[in-house]
Amino acid sequence: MGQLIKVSKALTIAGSDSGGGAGIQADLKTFQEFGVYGMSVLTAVTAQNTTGVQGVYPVELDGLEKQLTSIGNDLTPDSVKTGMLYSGEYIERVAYFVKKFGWKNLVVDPVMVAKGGATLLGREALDAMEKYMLPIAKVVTPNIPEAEALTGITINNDEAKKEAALLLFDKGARYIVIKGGHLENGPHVTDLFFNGEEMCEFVDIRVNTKNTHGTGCTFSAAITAELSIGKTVESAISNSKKFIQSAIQHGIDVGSGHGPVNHFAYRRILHEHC
Ligand code: PXL
Repeated sequence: MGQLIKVSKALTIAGSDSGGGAGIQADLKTFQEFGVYGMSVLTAVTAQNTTGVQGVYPVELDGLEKQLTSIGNDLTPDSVKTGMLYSGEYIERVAYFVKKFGWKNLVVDPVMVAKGGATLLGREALDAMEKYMLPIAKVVTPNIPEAEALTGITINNDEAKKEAALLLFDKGARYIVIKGGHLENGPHVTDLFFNGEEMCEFVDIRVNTKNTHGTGCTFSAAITAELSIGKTVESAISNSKKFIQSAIQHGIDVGSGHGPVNHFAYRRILHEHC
């Protein structure tokens, strides 16, 4: 007789990266590393490799709704993340279904541009992000350009970063992580965390590498996995920082451009002697 195992379930609503480093591929690989059952709803397919994005093909709106309905009618996720949402219309639909099914633990990674500069969410979708997604987000994880776009604040120092975190909280997200990687601040990267009461900083060593493709997706997927297994937001973020740091530290040598981070580094390299 087979034995059935109960596991936590996490859902990613995002785009596909044919190159396997970012998007739903990064999310599912990361969920697996955390021992979480991964599910995916695709918003768009990108034709992509380590040199860049060669094409973006949205899934029909009806196809998006059908996928969300299929999940909602059978497989209640313990946590959900959003990545590339493609357009304002798609954002509105995704928010509608998240609310309709009462899905909890929503992590919003407000993906806007791919590493090579290709647009994954147009500026015209910013209003929809603010109106529909931020108010239902438990955690939002913008990088500096995304935090600037969402708040209208130019972030070039710590004060501006804090101001942006306060504003994002006012817009409805309950926990804010502003990732500092895009700020040129020497040998360290400082992420700012705000829970509505206190701000704190996560500081780590800046890794000198061009293999950073999928960093944002992988980090937010790790947080999502941790939330699905019942971790607090604070410990989910702290563990996810360690996970992404080792993934960047031990990047994978494939392709000729920006190679992917290493989704199995945390388990295979850091913990192989445990
Ligand atoms: O890392 C942002 C991102 C998200 N989603 C998809 C992507 C990328 C970056 O390339 O391709 C599908």
